[in-house]
Amino acid sequence: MTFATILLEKRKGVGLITLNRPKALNALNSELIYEINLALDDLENDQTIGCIVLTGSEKAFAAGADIKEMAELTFPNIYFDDFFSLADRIAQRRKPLIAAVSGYALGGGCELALMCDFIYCADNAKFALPEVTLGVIPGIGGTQRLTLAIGKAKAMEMCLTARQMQAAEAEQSGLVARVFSKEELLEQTLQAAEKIAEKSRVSTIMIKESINRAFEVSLAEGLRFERRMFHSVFATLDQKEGMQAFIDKRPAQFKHQ
Ligand code: DAK
Repeated sequence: MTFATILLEKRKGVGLITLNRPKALNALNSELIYEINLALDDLENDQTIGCIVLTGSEKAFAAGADIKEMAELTFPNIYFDDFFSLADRIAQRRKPLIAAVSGYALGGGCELALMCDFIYCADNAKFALPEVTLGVIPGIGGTQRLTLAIGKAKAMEMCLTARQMQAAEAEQSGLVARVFSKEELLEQTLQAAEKIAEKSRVSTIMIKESINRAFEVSLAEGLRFERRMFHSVFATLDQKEGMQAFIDKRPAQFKHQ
């Protein structure tokens, strides 16, 4: 499969999508969002893939939605456009998705990273939601997911002032899981992704579903959901294999069954 705006590679159970519009600092145009979804469709359907990494270049994960594409849009254009549903589909994927962010993650670029299950970033990463400077507001989840990630005070401040948050503060605030040097970022992310891909896919997808439930339902409902998920893993071969492997003092060989 070849693409115009992204690169797709597969290795050791991991699918790696690299945003590839270097001249526009990976600004998200419709074609790029469409192609990310095509690549994700392929990776979701590929039984050998257990985890997906989304990354950009050293200078920019993505510098936002493509302002040149957006500038002349009218209300009906944007209302009927499928950019939103394509963006929603990225967040609804079932396999774990990690963002490896180096450089700028601005506007839609920051929102794209927030759609992933967790973010690793390089020490040169800069996160911002600068839509207010363009006379618009975040449109693909920024006001919601950023607030859930870092809380009201910092989300309000970032969205209203457009200031850039650097890597160290992003880690302290809970926006990113870990910070690496820019030289190490991709290798460390791929190593984490490979570890996830080795696990039972039933478990990893259930964990993702259960954690995401915490943002949607009450604690009592979330606990009930988790408990039912826990009960159901005892119907899998992977639970038998995982526990037998511990008893036998050998690595588990999961079949995702
Ligand atoms: N869109 C289009 N082109 C961009 C771009 C962007 N967001 N960001 C950078 N570029 C292009 C520049 O125009 C320039 O192209 P040429 O002039 O060489 O042709 C090239 O990338 C290099 O950029 P600079 O020359 O500006 O590079 P610098 O290192 O000097 O500055 C920068 C880097 C990232 C600080 C600067 O480029 C910048 O401020 N970029 C814009 C950041 C920004 O405001 N991002 C957009 C936020 S608004 C929607 C959903 C979501 C959204 C919209 C719609 N729908 C559901 C429809 C989201 C909106 C946003 O993201």
